[in-house]
Amino acid sequence: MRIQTIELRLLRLPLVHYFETSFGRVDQRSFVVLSVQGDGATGIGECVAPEDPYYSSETTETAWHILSEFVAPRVLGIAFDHPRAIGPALKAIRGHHMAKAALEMAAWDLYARRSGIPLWQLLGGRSTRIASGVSIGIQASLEALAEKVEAELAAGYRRIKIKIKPGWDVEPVRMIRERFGAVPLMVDANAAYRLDDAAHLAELDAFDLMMVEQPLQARLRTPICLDESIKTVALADAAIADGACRIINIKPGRMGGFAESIRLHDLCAQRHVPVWHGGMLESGIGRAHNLHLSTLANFTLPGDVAASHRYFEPDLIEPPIEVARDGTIGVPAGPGIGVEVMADRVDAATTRRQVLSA
Ligand code: OSB
Ligand code: MG
Repeated sequence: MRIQTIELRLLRLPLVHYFETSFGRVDQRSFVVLSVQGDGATGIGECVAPEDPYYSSETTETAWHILSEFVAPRVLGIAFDHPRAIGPALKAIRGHHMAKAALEMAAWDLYARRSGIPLWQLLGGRSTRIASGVSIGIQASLEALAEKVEAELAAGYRRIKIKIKPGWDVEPVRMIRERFGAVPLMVDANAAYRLDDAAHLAELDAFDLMMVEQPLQARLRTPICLDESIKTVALADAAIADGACRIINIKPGRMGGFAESIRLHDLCAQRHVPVWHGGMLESGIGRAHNLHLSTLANFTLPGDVAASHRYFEPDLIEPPIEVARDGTIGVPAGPGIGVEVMADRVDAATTRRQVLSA
């Protein structure tokens, strides 16, 4: 595989509903979409870096800078046997996993398309539908949250995740248990708690949650799931050995691409730690990549790879990604990511474009 051209685009799209986490509220996304051309084929990738450095240190603009100035020159015109070889070629660039992942994931798409096979097959996944959960942001009131939960359960989602923060934690969970009974439920604090909050957080043990995502390593009986702190396979290995988590959320952007995500998946399988696929409010492009990775065998918990209409309307792809009444999503069967990217919609959302060539 030889990449001859890389096209970077900065896109801006309004979200259908604002999304609020412990670190703030977003009502639009601006993100980098990257396509790679070579060997007579094109691959596409979406960078999950958000506008602000609160989930991690990367932002849309740092990703653009790193991709155009440092990643592109290390891959353009170079022969790679396999997309697995891209990660090692970028090793001199420290960090910046989301920027690297966008390029690497586009290269996997290119390689799969050129081989005429769906991406899941190249990744070592299975031809299965995947179980979808849903992530509900912090709401203005318990009533507004109840309406959202009701709608998402009616849509078939197999697990509800709510975002929590100090001041919005035990009460929303209690409300959901009282109104909706024993539905599969989890919470995500996005690292908003400190050691002093341990006793308060332990109150969540009373509600039989599937897991609590990314708090301090508190004295909870409920399984703890780690997301933002697991940036490498070595960190995961240490966290598992320390008993710091019992579940891991995999996001390929956070890990630097598919190759490292597969290594993390395999390590977790070996250690009997179940995994699920996280989301970063992706458009249909990134969402399609996530679907394919979710078909690997140890993705045994419902992911945040939900229907595309929850985020953008219309989305950038056709057909849209939809969740069936049983809470599952079908994985596209065509070559590569297997969805059609609508060029006119991408053009309309583009605010900046740069083409780099070998
Ligand atoms: O912690 O998973 C997270 C969105 C932005 C930053 C961090 C997270 C999230 C989500 C969104 O939970 C999940 C989705 O894409 O639906
Ligand atoms: Mg999370």
